[in-house]
Amino acid sequence: ENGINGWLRYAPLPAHQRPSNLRLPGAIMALSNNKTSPVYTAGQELQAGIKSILNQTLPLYHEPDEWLGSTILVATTGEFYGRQNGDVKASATLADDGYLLRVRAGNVVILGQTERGALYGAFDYLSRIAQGRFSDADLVSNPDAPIRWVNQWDNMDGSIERGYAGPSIFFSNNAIPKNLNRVTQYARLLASIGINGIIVNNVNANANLLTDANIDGLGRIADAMRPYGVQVGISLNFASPQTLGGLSTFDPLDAKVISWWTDKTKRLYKRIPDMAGYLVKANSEGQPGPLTYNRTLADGANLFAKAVQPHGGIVMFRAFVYDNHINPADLKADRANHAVEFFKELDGQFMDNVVVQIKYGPIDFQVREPASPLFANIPQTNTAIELQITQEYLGHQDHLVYIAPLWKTILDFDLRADDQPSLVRDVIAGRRFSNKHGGYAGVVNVGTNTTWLGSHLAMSNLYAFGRLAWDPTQDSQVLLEDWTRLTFGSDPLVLGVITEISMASWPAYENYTGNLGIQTLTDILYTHYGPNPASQDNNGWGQWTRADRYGIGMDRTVSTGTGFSGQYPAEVAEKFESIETTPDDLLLWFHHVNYTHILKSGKSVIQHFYDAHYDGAKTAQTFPIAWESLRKKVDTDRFNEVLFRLRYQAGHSIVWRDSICQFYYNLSGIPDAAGRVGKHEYRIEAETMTLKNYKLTGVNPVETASNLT
Ligand code: BDP
Repeated sequence: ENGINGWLRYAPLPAHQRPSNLRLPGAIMALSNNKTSPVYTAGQELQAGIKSILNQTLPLYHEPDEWLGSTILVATTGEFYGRQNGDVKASATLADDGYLLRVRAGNVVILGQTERGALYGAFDYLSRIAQGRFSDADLVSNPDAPIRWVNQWDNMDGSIERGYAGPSIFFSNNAIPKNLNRVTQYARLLASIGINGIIVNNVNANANLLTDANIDGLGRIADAMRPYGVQVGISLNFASPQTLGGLSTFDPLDAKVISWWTDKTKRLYKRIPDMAGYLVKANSEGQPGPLTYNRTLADGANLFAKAVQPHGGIVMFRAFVYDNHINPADLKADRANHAVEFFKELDGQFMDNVVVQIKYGPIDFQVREPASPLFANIPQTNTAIELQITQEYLGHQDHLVYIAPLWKTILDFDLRADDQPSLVRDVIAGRRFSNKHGGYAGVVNVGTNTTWLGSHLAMSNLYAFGRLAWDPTQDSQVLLEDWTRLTFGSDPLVLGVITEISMASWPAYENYTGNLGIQTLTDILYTHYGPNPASQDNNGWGQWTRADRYGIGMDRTVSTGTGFSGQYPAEVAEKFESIETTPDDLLLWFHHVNYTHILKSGKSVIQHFYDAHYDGAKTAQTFPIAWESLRKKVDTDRFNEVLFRLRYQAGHSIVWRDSICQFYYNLSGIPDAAGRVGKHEYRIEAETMTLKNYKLTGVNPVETASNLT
């Protein structure tokens, strides 16, 4: 059990979970002879899955007259109605990629509106069997949004930006490797949760990806993923016509530049006719973009949109555009304002096949943020939400953090545009403002590690991302339990422990890293790992806390602050404008208050800080203990690997607790009412240990050092 099959292990089902009268159909009928078709793949997946779960080998056929008995039939609606006279109707209600699943005494029908829809239905059926759910079913399942993509931040040298699971499966030594088995395995995992597209290279893109040899390599990646219905796209570097093409300019309105991109796009589509499209990070964090030539971001996006349009491609254009050189002394400066400032006035100027890809919050994947107001500010533009599965600010997979509950706070948030219900999930699905495209992009960053993400438990995040992109109304705990049963089996104790620690993990992490909306108080300049509250302020990046001797928090109000709260539609703006109506968990995001300010809970801000950090670390101590109770219930390899990480997290949460508490105690001079801060409970300091040949060294930040010196 090294994790390579993720939740698709198809472990043999224990006898007590099999109904005694279980009757399977006599054969599998997958109506496609084309080996690259997801329908064909579905047949193979069903055959292998049933063999592995139930130890029964069903013959697999592709032509109806090859078998006349009962079947598990999998097909597109087109093939099915063209060749059969079955009694299955209702397919009129199927949307693109949707499927119909009918399980009735010994006969199973799986129909997809598209080929990959049929594969999704097959995975749904297998997931039921793997979880011991054999009851009859008659359902139609449609995806909530058409764009359900993942992004990989893989570099061509094989490294991965913000990846914590080893080198890339897509690139090595500035080329695409010959062996792409892992790419196919990844496509299989992605298809099983309804993901239909992937961007394979870093948003900080390398123009060399567009050489002829690499275009062919990308073609091989697409070939490896096509049987699973996962379409491949790439990130572009805006300056490529100059840096790779040798032109004197990369001005998006220059005729030579336009024809350079048109030609490259044609070459790509010649090799990959079903290419998903492009992802573009422009004029952000040093990346080139149209602003260099005084062109708008819409000019930049439309340059690519025109190039891919004849081929049916999509351009995902990132809204992560901000000035990273703002002046920390300027109390009106606010990075959170930038996306709306750049994009609002461009609403209506983007072509139909452009989707603006918006990070869930206005800053950057923090442990808690309000929903980005941009979702409410560009009603005539397709939008997608960008979520992060790789735990950049959430403990790099060394900490267990089940993120789905965080994502739900954003997806379910009602922006009240024009005083009407305007849930973020309805905006990105295109429902709220009647947009055609839109949906979800998840930054995953799997690597060559057999666990994919570097940690077995972190895979619940990838699973939940796909399932939420399909249906965001699903409950995070229900998704977690499905994942657990598939990954670790249905033993009630195993299910109970994994559910308990995972559901407790985001609140705990928020408590010991950064609460009340102050963001993750991590090192901000480099690693984004470990406590370093001092690094947050006094730099141009703008993830500021504004902490001083007396108070803390960014004043983002319209009346006295940066004006950010005014970017929301009126009802929401009004709520965040006032301290009274801002929820405690976002207080310091929107307001600067004294440490002695009394929260709705009745505690002062500083006492809440102390208590929360102690509570969070205390919760993390329970994780390895709870996991220990599974010693005989989980295979040794995975048991040990998870235990190692949970113990590390328990220790690191104490480092977090003490560093943050000490830092704010030093700053405010206000003691902890419970008398804990400074005592370093449960810590074993280096000074009390014996070690030969060590030398003293300074530690930065000082709060993380032993005895804090
Ligand atoms: C930040 C990451 C950086 C990414 C950037 C982005 O630290 O590595 O390049 O976001 O999303 O969170 O473009």
